Amino acid sequence: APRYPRYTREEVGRHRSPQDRVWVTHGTDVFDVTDFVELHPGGADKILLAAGGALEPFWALYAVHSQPHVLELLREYKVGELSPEEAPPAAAATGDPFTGDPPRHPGLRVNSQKPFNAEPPAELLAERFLTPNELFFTRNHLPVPAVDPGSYRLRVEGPGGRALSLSLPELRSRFPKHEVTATLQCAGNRRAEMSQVRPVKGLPWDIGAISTARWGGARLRDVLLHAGFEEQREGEWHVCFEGLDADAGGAPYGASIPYGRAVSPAADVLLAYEMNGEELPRDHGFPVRVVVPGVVGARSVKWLRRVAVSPAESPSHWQQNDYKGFSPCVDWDTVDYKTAPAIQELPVQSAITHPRPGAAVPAGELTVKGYAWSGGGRPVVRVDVSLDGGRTWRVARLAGEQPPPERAWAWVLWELRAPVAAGAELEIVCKAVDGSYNVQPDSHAPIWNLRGVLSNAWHRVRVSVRD
Ligand code: HEM
Ligand code: MTE
Ligand code: MO
Repeated sequence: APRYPRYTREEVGRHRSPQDRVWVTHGTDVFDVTDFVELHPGGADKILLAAGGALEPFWALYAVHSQPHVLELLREYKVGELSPEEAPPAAAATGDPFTGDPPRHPGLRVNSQKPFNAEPPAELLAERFLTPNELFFTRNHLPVPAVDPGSYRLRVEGPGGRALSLSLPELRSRFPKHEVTATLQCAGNRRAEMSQVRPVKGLPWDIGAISTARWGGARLRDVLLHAGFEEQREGEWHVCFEGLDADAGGAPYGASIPYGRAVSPAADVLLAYEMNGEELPRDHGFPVRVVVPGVVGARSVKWLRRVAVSPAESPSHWQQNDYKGFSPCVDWDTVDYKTAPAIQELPVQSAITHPRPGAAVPAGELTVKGYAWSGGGRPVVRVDVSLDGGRTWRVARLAGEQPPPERAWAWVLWELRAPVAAGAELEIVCKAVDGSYNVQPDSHAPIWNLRGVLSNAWHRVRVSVRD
């Protein structure tokens, strides 16, 4: 057998582009696949996502690779082996509160490591209607709590109901399992574009702080009615949620929704314990999270420890002093968080996932792809696409089935094919229309706000067409 040179993972990691050569590992073997990149049936953009690291986490998402001929092909590109000392890095015991965080998929685009905030790469974001759990965007404010499912209890309480303390088996067995396909979007999705108008405070999310899953769990409504809360209540009431993640001062992550949404059978609010048929991953709230379809992600509290019916909104920082919208004239010296309502239902949104900004696309037929979604269960009824910066428009083809009226909780994926001529410079634009004929604003400047939330202007991508 041939003797191969040995490399460390760090050395492999230096080969991430055709200029530096494209290396990948599989098992303990190292491959230089630079010459295969342009031949890859799944596209050059996708193979490059794995450049410099292990193939397995990506191949786990695409079963086409688990065929003998794929490994055979790969073998031709072998250039080395990993050094025997290259064991998976051991989690050292330190004072770092984040050392207990779970492992993550290497394909995620990380906006902040501690706390962990990451989005799927645009190349994979809208490949599938349901986002694989490993790639679902993650928005954590704090370290991921370690929860023992055996001793886990969910408290439910408040005036007008009896207090409950539910174990995981009780939550699963006492209430029918309800399943909902819903998109979650962070209020900060597409913040990076808004910050180009003027700097804003917050993580620089690209277009990927949005993902879709099939959630399974007990309806919040069923749990509240079981605790004796009435369907109709006089006056203003809210349902407050607390997570098991807490800041250094002991304050838990929290948020609330109006009582009416919590008990409405049509609103489909879940206490979810399943995500795409699996138990909830730790990053997404194991063992139980709230899922509030059609509403900003911030209200879908993860690692849920307490549900409290209250005459006031959640006292949490994230309900009171964050996740609100303001005029472009408001700055950090003048902002008064008490003057604006907490964001609940989100406005209509869309983005182009393919091609990517700056790409050089081949002449001939161009396929433009993306997602579109609106809050409050409003369906997306149309997506318009322009290839000339918004002067002329075409209508994209929407994929998938028509959702039930007023319960369009999930995004639609869309596609447009159009001929493009060699040498052309294109400014591709998309904008969606929802069932209330709400539209997206054409630019970010008039909706700029100091926190960079609700960034939903037309999405623009400039590309050139190769000669
Ligand atoms: C398809 C090889 C990396 C995504 C394929 C096929 C081969 C292949 C041979 C065709 C399989 C068949 O239809 O029989 C490789 C090799 C890789 C690599 C050698 C690394 C050295 C990746 C990565 C991704 C990916 C990192 C995703 C992030 C895909 C997809 C297809 C595909 C989506 C299906 C294309 C289609 O049917 O339209 N790959 N692949 N591949 N690959 Fe890869
Ligand atoms: N719940 C808890 N307990 N802690 C958090 O940091 N982040 C919220 C929400 N629920 C958060 C939370 C925000 S801002 C968003 S956008 C969603 O969770 C993200 O859910 P995901 O990480 O599963 O995508
Ligand atoms: Mo968020």
